[in-house]
Amino acid sequence: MLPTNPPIGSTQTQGHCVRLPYNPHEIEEKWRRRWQESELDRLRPADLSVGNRALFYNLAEFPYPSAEGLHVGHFFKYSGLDAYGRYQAMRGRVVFQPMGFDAFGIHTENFALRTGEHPMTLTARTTAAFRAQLSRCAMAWDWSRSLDTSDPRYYRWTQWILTRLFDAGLMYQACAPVVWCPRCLTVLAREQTDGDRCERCATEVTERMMRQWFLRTTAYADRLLAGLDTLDWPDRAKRLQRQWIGRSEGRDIDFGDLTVFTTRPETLPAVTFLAVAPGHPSAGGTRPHPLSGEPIPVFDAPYVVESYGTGAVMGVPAHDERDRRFAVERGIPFSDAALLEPGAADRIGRPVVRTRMRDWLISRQRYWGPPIPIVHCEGCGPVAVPEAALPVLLPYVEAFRPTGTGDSPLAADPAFVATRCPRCAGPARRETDVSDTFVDSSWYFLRYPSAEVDDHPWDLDRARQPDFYAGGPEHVQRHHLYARFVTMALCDLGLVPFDEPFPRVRLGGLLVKDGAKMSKSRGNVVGPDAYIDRHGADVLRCALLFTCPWEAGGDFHDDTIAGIERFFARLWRLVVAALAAEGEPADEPTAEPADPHLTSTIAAVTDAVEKLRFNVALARLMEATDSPQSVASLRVLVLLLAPLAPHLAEELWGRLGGAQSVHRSPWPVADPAALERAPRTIVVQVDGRLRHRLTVEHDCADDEVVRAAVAAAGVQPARVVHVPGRLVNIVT
Ligand code: ANZ
Ligand code: ZN
Repeated sequence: MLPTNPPIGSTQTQGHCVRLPYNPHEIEEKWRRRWQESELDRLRPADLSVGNRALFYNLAEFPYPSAEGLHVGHFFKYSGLDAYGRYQAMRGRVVFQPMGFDAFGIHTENFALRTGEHPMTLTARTTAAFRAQLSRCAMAWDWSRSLDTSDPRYYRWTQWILTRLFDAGLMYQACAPVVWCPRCLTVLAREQTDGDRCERCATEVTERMMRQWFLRTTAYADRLLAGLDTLDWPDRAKRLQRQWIGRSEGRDIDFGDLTVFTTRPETLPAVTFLAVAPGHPSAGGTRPHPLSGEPIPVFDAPYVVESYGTGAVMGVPAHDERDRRFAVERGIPFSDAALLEPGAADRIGRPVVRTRMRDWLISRQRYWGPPIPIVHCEGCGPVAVPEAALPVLLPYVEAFRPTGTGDSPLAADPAFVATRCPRCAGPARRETDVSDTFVDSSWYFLRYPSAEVDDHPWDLDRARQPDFYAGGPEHVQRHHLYARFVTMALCDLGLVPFDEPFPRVRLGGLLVKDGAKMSKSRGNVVGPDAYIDRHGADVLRCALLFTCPWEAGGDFHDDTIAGIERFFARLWRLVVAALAAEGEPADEPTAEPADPHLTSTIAAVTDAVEKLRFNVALARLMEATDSPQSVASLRVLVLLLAPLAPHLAEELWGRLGGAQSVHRSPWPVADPAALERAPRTIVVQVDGRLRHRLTVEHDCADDEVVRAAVAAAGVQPARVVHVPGRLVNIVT
């Protein structure tokens, strides 16, 4: 579901960069082959059992393979996830890190429409290209449990979930005004519009009445809100979902037989009109005011939303901006009546809670999606396709373009449409709409651990929540919300043992290139291949991670590449020099060094990786390679580097005497006693502004620290504030 763009067709240089004293391609190919042969990242069925407490399910949002390939923005997000997973593996967890393809849906279909290629052949080609790219990226994907949402073995179960929701009354058909894109020739969910424009093609949308399928998300609104409190999510993600659900406490007030919903009952004395949605039968009449008994005119107003609240509003032009504008336009008087006191206002009408969220419109009159598994029978009405008859296969239809009639292209295939009723065996007609792509991605996390199981959607013994879910802010409102709804519904049906899909979410920041957002129109979309061809995957990965804190995002410049290469070259030379001085390590050295500098590096890198600040981790490792190191120290540094530069670390680890893969070696632990003795970094401020950083020994006396700070700042102090171990502020 990450949008994709084709990489630039750049000059591909095969040779490696002169800044490195080794050939990164040789090393990377060698280790990639060995890891594959030893099935390092492949889990056995027993590993995946919910009983395995060591399992760490490390999940990344899967991509839409809609275009020609990945760009470095994907690479940045996945690198952070992979580094975190590799770190967990070294902490003793059994890491399950699958990757797949969100291949069904409007993204792939629109790409197919642009290029004229049929989505079936297009998808086969783009997923293969994506997979090849993802495989070069030095990530620990378990490809043995991949999935593709457009594969019948997958969408069979997407359809099965819909039949379960239908049988439970959570899926229904209704005639509803729907948002229609005249360019994409399809209905859009409100979430697929940007103001009054289609999110995909920016065409102004129109409205149309159509029979549509909905999922009853509003039935779960309160739980979707309450559940947020239990989740370890970034605040901004929770805020986005709360806004989307839009809970509002107010009161219903009767004006005769017309009820309005208001969040400001105290403004009741100043009401001068009532407003209803266009087409409402009450428009044109009057209703007497509940306090004064005065007749109040009823207007229809475009700003009243039919499906929100009661679909009727009390107009208070003196206190509400929209009401004011409408009143001015229609010549309706204002009232300056005094507002009600809180006590009096509390006795008006009935307290109610409304939510802005609507039911989820899942019908798409398009081709590239799973056919909605319903059969329409004249006698029985809509009937769910029974499990044994699933999947309802998407037929190969040559004319896959949207028809513009409001019917899906499947409606033009009589062999598909004509069927028998599963209940009475009478003649019946298949539903021809396909379901929204967000249905596909609402449950994929359940499928990965059971990807090879064919006779049920997931093995209950393997149904588990991801321990970590790395996503993008663009998916919080829709994908995350829909996955939460579906999981809650499945939980209520007894099909999964938990009701939240993603207890722990972190959102990767946006990577921009040379100060500009990467976009096709700017022509600055950068693919990873040219970089990998030239510098190797480890260099690109570390350069991206060094650019910015992973959650914040930042601006990627090519100079970062050179900085990383200098660091790798220095480390390589330190290893060569240490081995020459001390000789090859005879067997695996075990001594945990008590060197206080090294200890503080371990503590700092561990803390940085835990907080996904891979840039800080790299900076600390760079500092630690500023001076010559012993073999024992280098072994520790290489372990700390392993999640960030997996191939290089594996190579150096082997040379330093490591017997098993560095990725299955224990993460170094900072010895607390040595940490006590570690040197401190003191921040020196002048009048509150950062001027220097000083490194002082742990037992350096307070007056010595102050003296050193004043000397470093070179100013005449009026007063000095000293926070021992942390900061000296010199006030001038
Ligand atoms: C009188 C009033 C006076 C209002 C005032 C606001 C300010 P939220 O918070 O989003 O729930 N409203 C109610 N139903 C509506 C509908 N179907 N379409 C458009 N507007 C609607 O907003 C609640 C407020 O939005 C309600 O409170 C109502 O206007 C309006 F100084 O009532 B109020
Ligand atoms: Zn029937």
